[in-house]
Amino acid sequence: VVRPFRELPGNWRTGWLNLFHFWQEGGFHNVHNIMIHKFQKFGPIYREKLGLYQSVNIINPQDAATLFKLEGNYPERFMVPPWVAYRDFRNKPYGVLLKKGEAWRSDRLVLNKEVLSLKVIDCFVPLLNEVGEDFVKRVRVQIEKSGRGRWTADLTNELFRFALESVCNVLYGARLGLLQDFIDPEAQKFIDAVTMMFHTTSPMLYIPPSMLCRINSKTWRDHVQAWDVIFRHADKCIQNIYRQLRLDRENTKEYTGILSSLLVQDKLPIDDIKSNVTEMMAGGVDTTSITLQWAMFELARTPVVQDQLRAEIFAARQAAQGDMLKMLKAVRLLKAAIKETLRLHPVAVTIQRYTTQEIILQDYFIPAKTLVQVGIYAMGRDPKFFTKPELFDPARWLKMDSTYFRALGFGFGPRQCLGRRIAELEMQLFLIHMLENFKIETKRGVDIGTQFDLILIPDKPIYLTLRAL
Ligand code: HEM
Ligand code: 2DC
Repeated sequence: VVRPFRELPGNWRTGWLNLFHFWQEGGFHNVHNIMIHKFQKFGPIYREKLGLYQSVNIINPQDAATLFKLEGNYPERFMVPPWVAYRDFRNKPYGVLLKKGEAWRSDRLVLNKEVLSLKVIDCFVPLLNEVGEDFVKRVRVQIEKSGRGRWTADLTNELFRFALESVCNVLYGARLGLLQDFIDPEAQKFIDAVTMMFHTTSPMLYIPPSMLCRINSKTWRDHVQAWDVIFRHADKCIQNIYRQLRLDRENTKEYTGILSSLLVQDKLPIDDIKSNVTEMMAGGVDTTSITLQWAMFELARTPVVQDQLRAEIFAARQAAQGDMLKMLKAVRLLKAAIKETLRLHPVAVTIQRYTTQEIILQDYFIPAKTLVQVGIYAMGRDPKFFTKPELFDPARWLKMDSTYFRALGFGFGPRQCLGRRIAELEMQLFLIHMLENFKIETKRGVDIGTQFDLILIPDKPIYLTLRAL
């Protein structure tokens, strides 16, 4: 029998009171743990209301499958209100991140060809590879300086620079020089602005866009300032390439990056190209860098796995004879290690969709236009879906009898992460070079928790030791 919507478990009847309790409990840095707690309390489905926003939350891969199979051709996720509010406030165009319907789909189809398709991702490999090699050189210099054959540091900012250098090399086909000693202060300001933008989003997550500009709180002002820096700096980078492209008319055959492909093709209006390239530039900093930091942390804590990966990489290097594309096809365990990192440390606490039609989840009737969230952080740590979830065991992805709707770190379907292929290649190449050159270690017994800052991040600095092999 199908049970009605109003019988769904959860404290969804008291929206503003919930939001108040949420604030009191320091909720906005703890969304992920609150969700785990609610799944324990209410079971695999619960309904919730925060402020004006209602949602249904699910954890079971089967239910995720039901949701995604009916998402249709124009899937919509939760629109982060402060991000919408900023663009409306400053009159900036939306990119795919915030577009809907046909406007989203037509942009997205053009972008998929230049950012996600098999045809084009091979062109990214040399561009991302050289940045990975330069990171290794930089670590070597630091080890040299220490005089002890090793370097211990909180790598957060180094990895932010690595990540920005990487996306910019594929977007613009140009190096920014962020892995050298003297760093363009504008680029550092951009990096800090992205972190600030995420940080100031979470306290405003459940306040409707129209209210935000009116209250003019400190958080809102900081948020606007952060986006201003992001848009201004991205615009500068884009203008540079635009000018160059008009100067040297003789078009070489060589690949010169996503932006010039989009400009030459002329399938999107310049304003849409700009807004999408800005989103990719901002979306490419904290996401991959923090995932890499977690990956190195987990590998430092599980040296057995680290050695297995290194062995796989050495063998792949031998067999490929310097052909990077070939080498990337021979590192299955490494790819599994990235999935495993995102299982325990996803960037996004949930993947959400608005239902396009009535659906049934856990025997409950869910009406159309309901926001349904798949709690991927909670799913990744639940023994019902992953045996011994606390273990960092990349091999589980190769031997599990079912990985069905369990690898959702980049989302799913036509609305999945646009930067997915860039992020995967960037992380694979980084880890290949790091493991070929260094042993990664960390102090034993240091527990690092997770904090919700819109994206999930470590709750304290992670100190890693890199030792020359
Ligand atoms: C969307 C995760 C890196 C740009 C998303 C979504 C997730 C995600 C979960 C939502 C997908 C959905 O709703 O199904 C990640 C992770 C990353 C990463 C885990 C790295 C470890 C990047 C990078 C870029 C990027 C490097 C830029 C090149 C975007 C954009 C969207 C998006 C533009 C919105 C796409 C749309 O709405 O059509 N990402 N991301 N991401 N990501 Fe990423
Ligand atoms: C945050 O309840 C929690 O990839 C909310 O690169 C639901 C929600 C909606 C959209 C998610 C967001 C969460 C986390 C950050 C994500 C975002 C979609 C894209 C974005 C996952 C889970 C991110 C980080 C993009 C950001 C691009 C931006 C800087 C231009």
